[in-house]
Amino acid sequence: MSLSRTLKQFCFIGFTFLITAGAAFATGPEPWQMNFQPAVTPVMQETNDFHMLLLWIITAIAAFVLLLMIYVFIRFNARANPEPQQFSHNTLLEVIWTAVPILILVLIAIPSLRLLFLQDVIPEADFTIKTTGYQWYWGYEYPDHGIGEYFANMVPEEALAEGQPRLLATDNPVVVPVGATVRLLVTAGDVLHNWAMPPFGIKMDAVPGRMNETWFQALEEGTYYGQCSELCGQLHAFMPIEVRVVSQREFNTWVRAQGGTVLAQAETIDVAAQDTAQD
Ligand SMILES: [Cu+2]
Repeated sequence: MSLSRTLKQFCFIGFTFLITAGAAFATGPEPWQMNFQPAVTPVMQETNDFHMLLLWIITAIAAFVLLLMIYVFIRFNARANPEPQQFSHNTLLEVIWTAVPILILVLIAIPSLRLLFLQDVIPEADFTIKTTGYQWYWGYEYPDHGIGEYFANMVPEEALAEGQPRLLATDNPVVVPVGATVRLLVTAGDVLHNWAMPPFGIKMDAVPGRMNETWFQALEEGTYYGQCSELCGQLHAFMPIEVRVVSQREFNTWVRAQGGTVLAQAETIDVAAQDTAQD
């Protein structure tokens, strides 16, 4: 294969990669998908944007280094350049190749720190959900609604309903209203687990005897799936996480069905939504 053909193919693959990287995908992961699945929360949206920024930077650096190497191979090989130069220092060049990487790192550090604080600083939450990892299922509690702990087990393959994904669907999903800011407390009852929800940008360790804290604000209705992401034993792969993001009204109905109390501010939303529906 000629060099120019290889180069052309390389450019084609790189270009296709960058084009597909920016395209939007359907809900959830897709076979042969590149990059992250669609973001549902502001944190994941920012994470995705940051990932795309890094992808452009890293592609530019890799292309620059590759072209530089090709140039050196052709211009300075023993045949093309039989008598090499003997100097070994160039102050200007050395300043440039020190300063430019520093500038690139600073450029990366600013959005990186902003994202870190966005994830870490929990905004004023509408309510709290507490999740506990067990071998091998998850427990969920809605303390503000007075809903005691219930358990979410994986739906076995033979019991899957139409549209339920294998190894990801649970019998008692987490239900949250769309747009609500939820504070999530994460702990474990036996060994280390990890509550990971890719479309929300969450991967939080569940540690026995310790309460970790994170948050999310799901902006699109739908059913989203995640998995335990900390090796926790024999059935580690079989304790999925299912979150249903529903309208405030549906959420209020669900809360009542669980024997919980609808929060005062949500009651207003509930009534307002009913009024709109009746009009
Ligand atoms: Cu686990």
